[in-house]
Amino acid sequence: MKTIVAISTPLAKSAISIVRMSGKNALTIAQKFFTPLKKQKLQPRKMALGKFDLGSSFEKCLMVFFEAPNSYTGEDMVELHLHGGIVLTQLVQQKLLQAGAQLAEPGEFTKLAFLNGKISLDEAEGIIEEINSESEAELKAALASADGELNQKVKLLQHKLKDILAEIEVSLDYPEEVDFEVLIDNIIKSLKVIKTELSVLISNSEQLKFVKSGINVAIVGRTNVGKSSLLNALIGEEKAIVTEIEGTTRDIVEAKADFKGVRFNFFDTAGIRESDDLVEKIGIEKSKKMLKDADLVLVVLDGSEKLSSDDKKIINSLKQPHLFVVNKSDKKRVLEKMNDEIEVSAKDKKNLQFLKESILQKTIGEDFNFNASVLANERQLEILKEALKQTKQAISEKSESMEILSLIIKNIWQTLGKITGETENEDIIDLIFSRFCVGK
Ligand SMILES: Nc1nc2c(ncn2[C@@H]2O[C@H](COP(=O)(O)OP(=O)(O)OP(=O)(O)O)[C@@H](O)[C@H]2O)c(=O)[nH]1
Ligand SMILES: [Mg+2]
Repeated sequence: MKTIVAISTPLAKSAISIVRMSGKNALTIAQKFFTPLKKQKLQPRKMALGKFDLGSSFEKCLMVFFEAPNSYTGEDMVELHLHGGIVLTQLVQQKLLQAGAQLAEPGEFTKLAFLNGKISLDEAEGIIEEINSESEAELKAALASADGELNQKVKLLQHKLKDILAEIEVSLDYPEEVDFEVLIDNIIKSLKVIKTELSVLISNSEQLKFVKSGINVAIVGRTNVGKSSLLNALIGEEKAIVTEIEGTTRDIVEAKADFKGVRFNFFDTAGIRESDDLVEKIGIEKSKKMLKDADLVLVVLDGSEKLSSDDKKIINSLKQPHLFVVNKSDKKRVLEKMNDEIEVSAKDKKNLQFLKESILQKTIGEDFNFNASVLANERQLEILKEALKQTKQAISEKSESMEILSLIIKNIWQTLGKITGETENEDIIDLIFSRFCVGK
């Protein structure tokens, strides 16, 4: 069994930095260099002040020893708390490597924790997300996962599947005592419950996509309706140029804003109209592309004017979820009433809060609660979808043969095991842990 070592804090100028080791020889290796200042015996989980022998000099530092199995990885572990400093930290690591430790791979500490039964696969993934998370909502989702909530729910589904499999098993052993029609009916009923639960998990988790990458909101409309003014008002900054000249914006102007912990990526676009100007034409093509690609389109209309033919063309080409933003509410309303409209004034900054709420509702949904939701990452989401597909197949096939039904159900169980780790194979585990940084 090898002993691994890594620098676990960012390699930068900092007050302290931590080098840690995990493995059978962690303590032996550390003690080749570290001697406590007081001649006391090193006690597990107690910090000891001492000096680390660097060869030409000594470095004062703190050391903690965690005795297996009471450590993060479940193995013997040692942490050295050093004065921060890139050179010093690297030097200490170098010494430990020379004494027989091996450089840890990204995520290897957490992988060991998983392999030694300290955490579930789901919790491990939560820890990765936690390290990599940027916005508040994303962090909350990661924390929920680190608690193993998804794991619990999926395990429960796996247990239900196991129960069904057991029932089938019994029926095959004692066929004369079983009414197969009734049994199949019951199995299908149970599968339908599982199908619903999977669907809920999936729809919850799809919201994570937004949480992670932010919601892409395109601000689209004909020229001069106030798109750029709206962008500036939404982000509270004069980012895009505003003039009364039609065709002011020619390229896409991107700006980010956080609202209720969710990140919005706003894209202000060139006003859509017939144009002979080469540059403007390219800009308009980009606007049309945004119409198709955005998570949500804000169709900006000028409330003080009638619907023009350009407006109508844009409205007719809408495919993505959208909201009509009727701008210039500070002026007299001339525009007819639109479905799903929100009246704002970019100039007076009126009703913008409500607009942001509406964007949130239209994309993430009103029932979304970061504190209550159990969220899966992309990989887990794919697995849940696969399991849902298999479950639907099992229900629709209404297989006459118990053996085939049992096979399909076993498959669903296997699929879900890729989340809980109950049927894991090496590949998946390696894939997951490779996403960590070294030292975690
Ligand atoms: N009264 C009033 N004027 C506004 C409002 N919003 C924008 N304007 C004016 O409308 C004109 C056009 O504003 P922009 O924000 O440049 O419009 P745009 O849609 O980005 O225009 P293009 O980039 O040319 O497509 C400017 O003179 C703004 O001052 C508003 O809420 N009320
Ligand atoms: Mg503009």
